[in-house]
Amino acid sequence: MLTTINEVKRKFDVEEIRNDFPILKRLVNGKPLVYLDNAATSQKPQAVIDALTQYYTFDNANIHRGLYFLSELATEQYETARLKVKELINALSASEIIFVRGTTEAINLVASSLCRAKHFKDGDEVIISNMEHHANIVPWQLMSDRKQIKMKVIPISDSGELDLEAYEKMITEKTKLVSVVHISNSLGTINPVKKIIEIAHSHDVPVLLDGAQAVPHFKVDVQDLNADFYAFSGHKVFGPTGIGVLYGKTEWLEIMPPYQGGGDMIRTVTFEKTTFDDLPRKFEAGTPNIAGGIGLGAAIDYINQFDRNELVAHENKLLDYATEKLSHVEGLRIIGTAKEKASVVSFVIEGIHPYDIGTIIDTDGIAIRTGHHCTQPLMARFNVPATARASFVFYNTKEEIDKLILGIQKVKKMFI
Ligand code: 7TS
Repeated sequence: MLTTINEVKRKFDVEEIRNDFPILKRLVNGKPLVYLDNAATSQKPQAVIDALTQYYTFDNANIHRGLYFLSELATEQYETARLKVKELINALSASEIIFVRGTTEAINLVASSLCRAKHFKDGDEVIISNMEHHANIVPWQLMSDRKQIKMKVIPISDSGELDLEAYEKMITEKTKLVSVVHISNSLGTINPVKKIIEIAHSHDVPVLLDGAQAVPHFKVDVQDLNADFYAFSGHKVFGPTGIGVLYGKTEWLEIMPPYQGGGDMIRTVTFEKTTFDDLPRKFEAGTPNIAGGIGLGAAIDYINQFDRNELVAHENKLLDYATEKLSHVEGLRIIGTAKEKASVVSFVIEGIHPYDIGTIIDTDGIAIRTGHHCTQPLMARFNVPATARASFVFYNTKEEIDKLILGIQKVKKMFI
C-alpha cells in the first residue's frame, strides 16, 4: 500500500523505535552495541528483514517473464517498490526510477551512458567538488579511454562549504555536467544544491546529485530541486544492500543508450540488430535484485510511518549535542563546521591516530568509522590522513553520544 499524505503518523518515540531494530539489542564485546556508523550503512528494521524473509520463503520467482502466479506476484511487488521510490523522491513518473546496485553504480551508469550518447567531446568538462566521494570522481576518470573529460573541482572553505562564486566562474561552454554531492559523508555539509542547479541550468548544463547521505536524512524532492539525475543507495536508507536508485529526467534517459546489455531490456534481438525496451527496463539488463527492491519498498514504508520533520529534528538535536560535547574534549578538532550540516561529525585528536580511537572504543561496543571515508582529496584539503567519524540517525540517543565521549576520554588517557 502506498502511503497517503493525510495518513495519521506514528508518534516519534526513540525507545519504541529502537525496538524495531533487532540488531540494536545485541552485545559487542560484552557491551550493548552503540552503532554510530550510519553514514556507512544504516541498520534494518524488522519490517525490512521480514519483507526479505517473506519474499524468499513464499514469493520467490523471477519477474517480468512468467505468466504464472508467483512470477506475477514477484513482479507486482517489485514494481510497487518502484512506485514507492517514485513517491519518496517525488519523481514525475515511475519510469524515471532505475534500479541499480547503489549510488556507485548509478553514477557509473550516467558517466558511461552519457559518454556513449556522445554528450561529451574530448576536452569537455565535468564540474565536481572537493568533497566528493570517490564514487563521483573515479567514474569520470575511467571514461578517459573513451573521451578526455576534464574534471574541474569546486573549492571548499575551511569550514567545509562550497565556494559558489568560484563555481559560477568555472562554468564555460565546455561544461557538460555538474555532478556534486548533496550531503558530504565526511563533513556532513548540506550543500545548497537548488542554487547549484539553478546556476548550472542558466548555462544549459545538467546536474547529477549524489544523494547517498541525503535521502536517509530528509525528504528529497527531485522535481522541486529540478535535478536531472539523482543517485542513492538502499542500504543507507534502512533497506538492503545491493539495491539503489538512479533517478533521471525522461528527456535525458531517453537519449542515453543502455548501460549493460542482456535479458529484460530488449524488445527484439537478431544477430544484426537489437531494439531496446522502454524506460526503465532499457537500463535494467538481467535478473535484478528482486528481494532488494522489495526490501527497499518496505524500508520506505517504515520511514513513511513518521513525520520526517520529527526524525530530522531528533537527528539535529543529536548533532548539536555531539558537537557541543566533542568541542570540550581537549586537543580534539572537528573537521567540517558548515552552517548547514547533517548528523555527521568527523574529528581528529592531536597525537592520536584515528585508527587507535576506533579500535579502542570498539572494545566497549562503540562502532564509528575511521579512515579517509573514500574522500581522499578531501582529506588532502584538510591536511589530515584520516578522521574518526560518528554519524547518527533517528534511532540514536544522547546516552550513546555520552558513551562515545567516555570512550574518547579513555583513549586519551591511554595516550597521555
Ligand atoms: N556517495 C556518498 C556521498 C557516500 O557517502 C557513499 C558511501 C557513496 C557515494 C557510495 O555508496 P555505495 O552504496 O554505492 O557504496 N559512503 C560510505 C561511507 O561514508 N562509509 O562507507 C560508505
